[in-house]
Amino acid sequence: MHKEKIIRVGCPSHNCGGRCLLRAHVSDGVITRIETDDRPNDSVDDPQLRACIRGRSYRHRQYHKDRLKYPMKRIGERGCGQFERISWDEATDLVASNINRIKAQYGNTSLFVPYGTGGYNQMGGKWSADRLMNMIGGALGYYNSYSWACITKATETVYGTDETGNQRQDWLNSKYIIMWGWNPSEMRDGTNSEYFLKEARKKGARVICIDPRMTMSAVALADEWIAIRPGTDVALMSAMAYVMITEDLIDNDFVNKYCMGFDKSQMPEAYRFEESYKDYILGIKDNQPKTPEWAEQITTIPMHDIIRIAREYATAESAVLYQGYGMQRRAYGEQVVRAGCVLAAITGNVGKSGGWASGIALQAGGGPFWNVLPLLENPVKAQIPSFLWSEAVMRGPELTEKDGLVGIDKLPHGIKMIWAVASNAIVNQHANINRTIDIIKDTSRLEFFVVQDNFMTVTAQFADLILPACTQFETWGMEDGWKYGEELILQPQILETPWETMSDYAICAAVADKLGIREKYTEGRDEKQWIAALLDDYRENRFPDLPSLEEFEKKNLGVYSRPVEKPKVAFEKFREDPVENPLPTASGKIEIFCEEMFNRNLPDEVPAIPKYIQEWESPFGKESRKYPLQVIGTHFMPRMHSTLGNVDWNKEAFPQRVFINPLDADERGLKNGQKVKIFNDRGTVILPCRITRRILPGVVNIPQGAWWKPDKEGNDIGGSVNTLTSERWTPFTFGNAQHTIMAEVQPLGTG
Ligand SMILES: Nc1nc2c(c(=O)[nH]1)N[C@H]1C(S)=C(S)[C@@H](COP(=O)(O)OP(=O)(O)OC[C@H]3O[C@@H](n4cnc5c(=O)[nH]c(N)nc54)[C@H](O)[C@@H]3O)O[C@H]1N2
Ligand SMILES: Nc1nc2c(c(=O)[nH]1)N[C@H]1C(S)=C(S)[C@@H](COP(=O)(O)OP(=O)(O)OC[C@H]3O[C@@H](n4cnc5c(=O)[nH]c(N)nc54)[C@H](O)[C@@H]3O)O[C@H]1N2
Ligand code: SF4
Ligand SMILES: [Mo]
Repeated sequence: MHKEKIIRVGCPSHNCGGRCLLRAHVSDGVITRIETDDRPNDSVDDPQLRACIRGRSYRHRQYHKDRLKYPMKRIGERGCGQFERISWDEATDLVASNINRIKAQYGNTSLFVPYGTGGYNQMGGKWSADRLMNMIGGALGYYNSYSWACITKATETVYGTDETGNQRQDWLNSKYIIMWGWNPSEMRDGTNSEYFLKEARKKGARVICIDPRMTMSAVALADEWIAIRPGTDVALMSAMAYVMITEDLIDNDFVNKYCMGFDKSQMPEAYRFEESYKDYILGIKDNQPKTPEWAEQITTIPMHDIIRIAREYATAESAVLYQGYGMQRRAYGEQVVRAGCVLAAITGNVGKSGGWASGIALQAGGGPFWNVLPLLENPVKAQIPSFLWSEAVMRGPELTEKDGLVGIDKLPHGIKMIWAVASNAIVNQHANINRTIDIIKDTSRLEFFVVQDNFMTVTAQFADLILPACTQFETWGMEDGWKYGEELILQPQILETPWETMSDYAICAAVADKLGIREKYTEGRDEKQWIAALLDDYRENRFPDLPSLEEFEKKNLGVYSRPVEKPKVAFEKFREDPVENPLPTASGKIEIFCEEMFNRNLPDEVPAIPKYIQEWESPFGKESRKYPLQVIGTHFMPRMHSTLGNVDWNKEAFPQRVFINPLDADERGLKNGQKVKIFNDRGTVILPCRITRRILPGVVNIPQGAWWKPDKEGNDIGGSVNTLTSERWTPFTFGNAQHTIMAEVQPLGTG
């Protein structure tokens, strides 16, 4: 008889939106079953961290037959899919010699470790490669993210900070909650967010959900679903402001004391003749008052509903307007974030319990965000926006500040080496896959391409060298909350490291060895020793009651949590006394008018006050004659992006399909389940269709993250929405606008 052990372990840490505790049953070195948090925690102060379907199905990723086992190098042309097994000695030689060669020939700005969010266990993922690069003179850096490019920067333009969120327990003090393009039942946005919402509802909060889709959140968490045409939220927000202004529902005291730019009297001296927010809403300059009738035409929402929700939100004693991130991954994503913050401000919901300042809403008082492996400083100061790496490969020296290049006037060369660790963002998750493939296939531009992953991903198929990383059950790690949370979760190594796989850290240490800096890189520690040292450090400096690694292990603790007794409220001090505690903005106030945006001198695309702007691919544009349907690619319950996209259970329960309304399906003669092609000038996807009234007519959804798989004609039969998306970036933050696209749908075999 073999004894089974049940080990508490953090769910492998990907960019999944949550952080949860698993209980892995391990027998003979094999996980036989996965359960979740069993701690008796049942209060809102310190709730259990219960797993979603992805954590629960993880065995089918862990034991997937396609795991990468050995280092491999490309034979034949890049992208042809042929590789041969090589030794780690040869593999690490190849990485080290290419780093040295490219550094000498082109300089450190031609080395690049791209965005990649598969590994967040604090020891591994891309950060382990960043540490190494930073020790050898640095690599081209990047700023912002695929997740939050617009929302972080735009939030800062209003409040001067990203810490605009109360701790979530405070939602229980709210009377009205708008889930604006926010879907925490299907995608995680902090473990337990949906639980706190349910508790808030139990206490009497009314919850509405504004989304083009009747999401699981609309069904399970909301009292009302308001269907909106994608990309038109600022029109709705503006009309709500119109109702508030014309019906005297603005919190004038709050606006006078804490805001700048609301009306003429509040414009900064240097801009006193420029358009104020109120001027825009009333249509003083453009002769278009932003009335509910006007917004109905744009958004499809009946005007009486617009009027009603404006009144409800403005008159609620305290209200939350929570912004999801999908609507800022769009053409003018900056505007929608700023407009949401302005509504929160003019209703006086900032700095008070039960209210919510909107924006990115990182939690007040600082997030958990532990950092194990010190990254050190990047000696290279040049940075590109994360989304523009493909431009930097293709035409690096042409990039200027107009393309978001910072820290240098001009790059001497394009990116010549990419080392993608825990990233499928080079092909599958980046926009316009067919274009991206053309860019990276060119070996005269991109000279060396390494991919380090657990699987032969879409990105890995184009690599010159593939390095097999182990999974996070096979090494040591640690994790904190995803955006929210007061916990630290341990990830002990519970399985042997199989075949020739290694942890990301060990791989980087082996490359460091070839570069002659192993000792410097590891400081003499293995993964477990780093984790132990960090726990000691945190106990000494922050949390005296934090257990040591030994205690964690002996008692099978799994998690350390800090109950929230009194939820923190963002901007509480500012509200108490704005003169003593000004915001970190130029005026010290909430900036409805943004000087930095004004100075961009692109008023049609980057207005200084939040405005509705028709998107560059829109049902109102002439492109809609050819491609009449808006396509969105939402974050999908069964996978995190492309991770777990190959897990059989999840694929069976949630097959990849295109979701389409019966009106659009009838017009095209489609039957439910039939294969259709979805196409535009950038590519074609072939998928079965799911005909459902839960999506607005004129909109189709292809959940993002499915693995691109070309047929002989180059059509994508795997169903990656990025076959259709555009590389065009947002005008102010240089962010990805992957939700903004138009396409047409036809039954297969026609057209
Ligand atoms: N299950 C699961 N959870 C995840 C992830 C995952 O891949 N899977 N990924 C995690 C990560 S890294 C991130 S960044 C977050 C992403 O979280 P989000 O970016 O918020 O997720 P999305 O699904 O893109 O968008 C949320 C909702 O916005 C709606 N939407 C799209 N366009 C518009 C619009 O123009 N207006 C309005 N009002 N709504 C619109 C969509 O229908 C969708 O229901 O999720 C995290 N959680
Ligand atoms: N059209 C469209 N595109 C999008 C989005 C969208 O909404 N629409 N969302 C964007 C967003 S918000 C994000 S965050 C990005 C996500 O894009 P990515 O950051 O590329 O995330 P994944 O696709 O999950 O790929 C992560 C990879 O890491 C690997 N991995 C997992 N664990 C480990 C590990 O421990 N070590 C190593 N070496 N590898 C590991 C996985 O196998 C997987 O291949 O996608 C973006 N792309
Ligand atoms: S939310 Fe993330 S951490 Fe939690 S179970 Fe799901 S995949 Fe794992
Ligand atoms: Mo993300």
